[in-house]
Amino acid sequence: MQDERPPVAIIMGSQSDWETMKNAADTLDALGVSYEARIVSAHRTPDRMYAFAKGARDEGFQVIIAGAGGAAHLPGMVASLCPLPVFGVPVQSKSMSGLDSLYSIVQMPAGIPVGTLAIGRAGAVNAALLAARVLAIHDEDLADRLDDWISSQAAAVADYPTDDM
Ligand code: RP5
Repeated sequence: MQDERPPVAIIMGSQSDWETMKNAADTLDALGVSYEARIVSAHRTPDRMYAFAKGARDEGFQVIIAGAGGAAHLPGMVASLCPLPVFGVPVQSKSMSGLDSLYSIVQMPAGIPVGTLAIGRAGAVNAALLAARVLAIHDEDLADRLDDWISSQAAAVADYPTDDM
């Protein structure tokens, strides 16, 4: 049954990306959005990437979050092979602090869109929030949970700074 499939796919180029991409998973957990996380490398497992991208819609996915670092071709390649919205998360690389990842993901040619987020944790969290906002267009319960999440975030911000950290 397609309806029972998780609506979000979180894919990443390597196990080493999970530390960053887990932030997307945790955010979706907090919002009650189910997902499936997979390692799909554009370079090391190109056949797996092709099969995933070609089959993602038929698998029931509605949004793809794709994280990669360095020569980060995964989000763009998946977007070129698949009609679903793709949100790209640049993973912070060691050699260039993620600028290489960011540039690799953000500079897509016209016609193949990738919604590119910030480098690292912030990008992963925001990719999950964007995915949830897309799904919430047709899911009022999720829209309510998103409103609650935003209210909780606001409530957690203190009025005044403190020395006690
Ligand atoms: C990219 O190469 C991955 O997305 C990862 O960020 C980077 C390094 O991969 P590992 O060498 O740690 O597996 O394909």
